[in-house]
Amino acid sequence: MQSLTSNSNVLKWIDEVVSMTKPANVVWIDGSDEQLSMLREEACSTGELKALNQEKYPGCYYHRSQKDDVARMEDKTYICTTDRNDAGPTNNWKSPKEAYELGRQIFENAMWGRTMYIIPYSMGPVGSPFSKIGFEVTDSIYVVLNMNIMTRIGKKVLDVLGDSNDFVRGLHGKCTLDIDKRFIFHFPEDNTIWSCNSAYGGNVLLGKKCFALRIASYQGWKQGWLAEHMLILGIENPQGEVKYVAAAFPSACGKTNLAMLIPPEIYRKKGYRVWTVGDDIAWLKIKEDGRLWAINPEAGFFGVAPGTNDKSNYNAMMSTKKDTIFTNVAYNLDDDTVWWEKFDSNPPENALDWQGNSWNGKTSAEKGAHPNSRFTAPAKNCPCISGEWESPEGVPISAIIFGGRRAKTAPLVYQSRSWQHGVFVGSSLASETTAAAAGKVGVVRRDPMAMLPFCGYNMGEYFGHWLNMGKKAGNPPKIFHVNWFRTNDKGDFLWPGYGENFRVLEWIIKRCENGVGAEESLIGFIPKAEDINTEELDVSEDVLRGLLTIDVESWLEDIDSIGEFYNKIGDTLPEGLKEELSILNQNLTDACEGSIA
Ligand code: OXD
Ligand code: MN
Repeated sequence: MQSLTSNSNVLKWIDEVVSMTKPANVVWIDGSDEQLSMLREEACSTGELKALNQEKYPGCYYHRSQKDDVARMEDKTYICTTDRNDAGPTNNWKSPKEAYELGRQIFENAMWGRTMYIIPYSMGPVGSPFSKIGFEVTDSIYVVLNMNIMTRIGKKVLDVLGDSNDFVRGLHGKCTLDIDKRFIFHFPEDNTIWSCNSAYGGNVLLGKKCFALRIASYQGWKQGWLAEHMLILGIENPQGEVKYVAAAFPSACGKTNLAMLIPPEIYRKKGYRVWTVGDDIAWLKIKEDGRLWAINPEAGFFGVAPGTNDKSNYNAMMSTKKDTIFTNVAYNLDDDTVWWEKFDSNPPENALDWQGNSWNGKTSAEKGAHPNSRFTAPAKNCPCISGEWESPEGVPISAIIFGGRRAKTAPLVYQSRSWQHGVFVGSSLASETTAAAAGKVGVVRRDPMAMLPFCGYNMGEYFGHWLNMGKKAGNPPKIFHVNWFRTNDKGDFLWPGYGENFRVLEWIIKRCENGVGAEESLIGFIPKAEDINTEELDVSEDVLRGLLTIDVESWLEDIDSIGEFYNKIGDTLPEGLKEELSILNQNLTDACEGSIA
């Protein structure tokens, strides 16, 4: 097929990939509706996709992946830099030479008899000064159709690229889906990604975690900006002013729910609104005004289906009602619709589970949907999508919020004392997995800035880069930490979460506007209980005070675990963070000895 560009850098690279993988056909994805419709038809004819009930789910399709290919595989994910130290102690590393050699063996003739699709895509609005261009070469129609939802694809991207050599070269091949030969190699020095033997979204939609986080974080380090695992949302007050926040949470902390939160009724009546800009990734740059401005580089949501319902996330549910691809959920044979755990209280009786086995949701002990089953939905479907979500200029960020799942340690919310202290808070971010036995405190996994699996370079350098960004920006956002998951001794959650989290966002925005005081505590600024609005909320003042207390014992334990993590980072750990750890240690020890009230 005729190539869609005369860019010699692109053509040379495509030639190399074609002669290595030897596809039967090569198709350039122009992004037109005609071409995409033909691909959907073809995928349905081969069984790769199944069309859902087009009255109930117009434009929606169903897909199932291989049983052992249902999640991102961190142990198969490598950062391939010439110097091992550039990948750092928290990433798997291979030398570029070794990874390319191994990759070449796997990719040699891997597309024999298959069609190769070349997808030009833009991360970020096409032509925005924030945006970056990539190509994904793949032998999967599923990938093409998902990339069409998650990114902006086609001819318009090539027009912006022109003759430039500034693009990310992504190669994906299903190969034989052999788990032992499954690799996701990132070559940040060459702007290159190779992913083989998987067909699961997180490993193969190369624009998302691979480019927009791993490669982009490396680019941001070299070029002076940040690529972060953060949602972006706007909070509109009754006067119509909107303030934006960016927030990072490790998985299973309700990030998509927070991004699409519906404020409690008392706030809605007064005219407060929340607008979603993005639910997973933010690219942040310093502008002339000294502030950090952010875009969401994606165009869709690749959300976890189980647990999503009209109550937990009405806006996400609405986003999936058209033009969506569902992967590894249950299939209702009665009306060709989808179902997953907690979708509603009426599971289908005549269904197929995520592996295609006949499944009765009323009687089966097995799950219908895989716990990591997904919807790929266009962001523009979201009822609360921000009017600014595609603004080429981005949105100004007033606050950065870090959050984790902590049963005891972190209070409901606190504010860092300074940018440096905020970077410390982000660097020591952690979340607890739920322990098998009820009531037991979970296992703590340190997940700095929620970037542990996504930082494309040395974590110590990454912390240093964060510190520098604060110094360079004259007016950086204020940094906060939240914890919606504090429990009492019986293990019950103390805070209702979901839409009620808006009350905490309100305090955060007021702090950014110097509109409310706070108490300086051992760990940072804590709200006075009376400053968290509990109007029409079933949380007593005692419980609220409890949510804001600092449990010195568990903080001291946390200090040890932060220390261990910092030791693992080694020489590249910035002095500023060592200093913050020792201030915290001192504050807590003094408190223990009774010298601080
Ligand atoms: C995701 C993740 O899929 O963080 O967004 O794993
Ligand atoms: Mn994510």
